[in-house]
Amino acid sequence: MKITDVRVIVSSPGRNFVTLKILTDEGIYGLGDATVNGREMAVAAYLEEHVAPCLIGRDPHQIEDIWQYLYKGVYWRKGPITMASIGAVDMALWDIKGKAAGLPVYQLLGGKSREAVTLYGHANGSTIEDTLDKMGDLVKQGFKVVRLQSAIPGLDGTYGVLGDKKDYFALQSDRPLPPELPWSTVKYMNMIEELFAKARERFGNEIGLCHDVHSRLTPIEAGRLGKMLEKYNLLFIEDAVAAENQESYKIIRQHTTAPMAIGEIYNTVWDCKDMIENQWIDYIRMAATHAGGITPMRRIADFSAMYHVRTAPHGAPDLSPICYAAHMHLNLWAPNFGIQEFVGFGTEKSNEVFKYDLQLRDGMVYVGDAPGLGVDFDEDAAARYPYKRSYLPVSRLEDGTLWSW
Ligand code: GCO
Ligand code: MG
Repeated sequence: MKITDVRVIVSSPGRNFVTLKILTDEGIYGLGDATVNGREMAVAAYLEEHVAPCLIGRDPHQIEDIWQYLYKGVYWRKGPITMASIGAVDMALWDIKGKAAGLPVYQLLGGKSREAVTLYGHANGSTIEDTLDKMGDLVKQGFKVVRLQSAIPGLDGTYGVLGDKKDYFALQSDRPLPPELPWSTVKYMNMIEELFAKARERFGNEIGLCHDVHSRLTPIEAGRLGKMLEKYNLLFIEDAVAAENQESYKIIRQHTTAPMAIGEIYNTVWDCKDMIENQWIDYIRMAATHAGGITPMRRIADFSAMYHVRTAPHGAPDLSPICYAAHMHLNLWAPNFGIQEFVGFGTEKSNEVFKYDLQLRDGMVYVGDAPGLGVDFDEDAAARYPYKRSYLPVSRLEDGTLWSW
């Protein structure tokens, strides 16, 4: 089999997605997701100009060699744009291999370790009560784990809580620039315990709870947060601290037994190797798109398993359904799978563009038997939704200091 064509399609059915389609001389094609939220055109140019020409004529079955060629072979290793490009190629090649074999990708990885994939849903509310009502809706739908984010009294905008705005596009004006949202660690620390205390009061101790701090704290503050929330038995606290310096998590570990999760912006195992090896974290949240595809995600899962770290792949709406499908196959296989983040199966618009072989039942995803990743992409539908420039928000302290968002 030979690769005959490589297409990069940037569309915006509700949000921007960069989709890669690799075609072969046998009529089989594969799909990959290369979306880097807010920097979509950089990765599209990287793929079109630098990667696509090197793929034409190659055997798509050579997944490992092509991965190494695009990683070691380019001299410039790592980084989100490079790794998302490699990630999309890798996903598309696994898709092709599965289609050629007539098997879903989870079978190629080693088969199912479980029947279905447990999810956590998002409850984002403008008050604690509102958040808990939203949690109630998810519990009714059968979700066994819920992530809680609540607006902070005295701050105009809080991570994860969009009020009447549907998404970050809606927060941007006609001339899209990054929205600016305020942050105060003091105000946050003063409210956060009540959210989890009330959640336990209302829903009992069986339901799983998560929380995303979105890298707003210092290690010692994160230690204090962990201690404060220990008695509410969270499944994990996510991104308590930005960890370019991985030793930050050592400090957190010295102060709390609250489980820690991190990884959604990591691009290679080198970003989290020390945290995993030293057992400073409990869940690794990397995404197939941003970590270079299914091939490295599988290696990282096995590496993590040796240190009791479980996988909890990123599942925000800025990852396309192709990445979601890749995660579902990995999740079915990985012996040390923990949980999958879930924000719904797309929107009306994105569902015109992407079709997938996944069913949601009782807070779990069941994967169908379609060969490959089991996703399809309608190029004509995508053409109806052209790319729109968009940015993620930035965060500032109340005195104007730029902070982590
Ligand atoms: C999550 C993430 C997202 C990110 C988004 C940025 O845990 O789902 O933190 O909400 O902010 O993916 O691109
Ligand atoms: Mg997050």
